[in-house]
Amino acid sequence: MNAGNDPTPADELLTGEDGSGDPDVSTGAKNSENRQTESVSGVETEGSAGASAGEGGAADDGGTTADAESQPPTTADAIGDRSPPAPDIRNDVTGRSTGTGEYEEFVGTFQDRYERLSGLLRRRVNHRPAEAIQSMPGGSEAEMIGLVDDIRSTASGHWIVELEDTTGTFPCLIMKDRAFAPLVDDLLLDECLAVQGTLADDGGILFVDSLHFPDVPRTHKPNTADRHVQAALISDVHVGSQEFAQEAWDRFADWLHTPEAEAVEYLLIGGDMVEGVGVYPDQDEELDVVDIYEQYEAFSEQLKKVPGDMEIVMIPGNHDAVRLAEPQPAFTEELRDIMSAHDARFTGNPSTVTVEGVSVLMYHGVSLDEVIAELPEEKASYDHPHKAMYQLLKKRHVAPQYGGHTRVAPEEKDYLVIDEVPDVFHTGHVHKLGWGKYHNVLAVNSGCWQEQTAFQKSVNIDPDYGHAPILDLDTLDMTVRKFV
Ligand code: D5M
Ligand code: FE
Ligand code: ZN
Repeated sequence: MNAGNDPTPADELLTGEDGSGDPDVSTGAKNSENRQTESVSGVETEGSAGASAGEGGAADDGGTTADAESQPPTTADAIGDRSPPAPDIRNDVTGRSTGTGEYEEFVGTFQDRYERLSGLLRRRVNHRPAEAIQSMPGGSEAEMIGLVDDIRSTASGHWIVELEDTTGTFPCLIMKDRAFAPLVDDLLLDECLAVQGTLADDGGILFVDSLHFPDVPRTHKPNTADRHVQAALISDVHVGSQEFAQEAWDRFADWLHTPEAEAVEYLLIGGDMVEGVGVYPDQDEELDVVDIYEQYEAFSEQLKKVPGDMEIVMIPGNHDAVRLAEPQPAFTEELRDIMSAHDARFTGNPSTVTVEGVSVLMYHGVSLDEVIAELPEEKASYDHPHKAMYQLLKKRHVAPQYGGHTRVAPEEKDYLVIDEVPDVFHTGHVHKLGWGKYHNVLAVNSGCWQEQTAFQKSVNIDPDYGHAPILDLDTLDMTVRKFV
């Protein structure tokens, strides 16, 4: 686990009332020879490896045409001459990091988070600042938008959710018998919410009548490519680990050279290219390659097995040799040089990458551990990692909770806010395969290329390794190929 502690109280972050916080990033409180095509269900169903597909996702429509950002298709019939158009990249912190780790900067990050997430809620409620609500007479109707600052239960089992905006905080009471009361279980500290309700007679608390999340509109119409073209969505290669699944990787790379994989023009890699060093205690006992640069060289050798004309996009993960705190900038020049084989594109974690008109939000996924730990099993679990992703989409933030396991760096802009609704949300990190649709957004957690480690064995994590989710960019249908 991560060492160190800093739960700088988020309650002071937004208003910047107290400079006593820790001036740094937040840290942890914290088989066969044959390939098979796994069940693949179109996007209407959800799936996870080992589990039956089809829990009835929320999908309803097909796509619309590719948007204006899509570039003209290239003719790429012959294998070995795919030359797809270069992806467009947005919301990348690389080269734009303003953070020096000062406490005041966290205030800026939170203010930016509040500004942008409250912007998504402003059309739904006619909110008043906390300061104004504090002086409203008892019995008034009031609406507020704030970041969740505290969640506590009362002696009689009701909930008090303290919301904070840039002017102050205000307590909101959610009665346990309200239909929306179970939503309290889904709340994470520091996420943005809107409430509507009535002030108590003494004006000191707001009795909540409705609760709103920034969320993804149900009307979201995903973009699709205007030709038949596919992308392989993978992550967590972990080269350098003794458990790196070499045979599965080789089968995957070989398959990419076959006519069957002809349309797979893109390879999106969601972080953890290498096993890294010193990421977890006792990790060195399971290293195959101990030098971090040699690990990237070994990774580069693996990447060279992939057809040279594929367009590759990579973001870093928590095992990679870049700043651990999110948003993580892309790989440094030195590492890019080592991984230069395919003229890959390197971008930060998170980033939005548009391929053939389809926007893909790529995020490594460290916050998923936290979402899974905090939320009820049916809302988020290792066996259904895509459901944890739904929660992030609903909260419109890839790592809502500050001061926990996920390290966050202060930046003037909160790059972790999900500003634009993506067509596809791609994460990794938890080493479990799962996919499904949330309000028409395809969420894919892509498994890994590392067999079970000693740690994973000790905590009963059974990784889904050697699977490659293949996404049809023209239909957003998914096929999972197994190489184990
Ligand atoms: O982590 C892969 C998954 O396993 C992710 O859910 C975290 C968890 N994991 C792996 N090793 C550890 C240790 N040593 N402590 C806590 N959690 C762990 P990844 O970081 O992508 O390899
Ligand atoms: Fe990983
Ligand atoms: Zn990871």
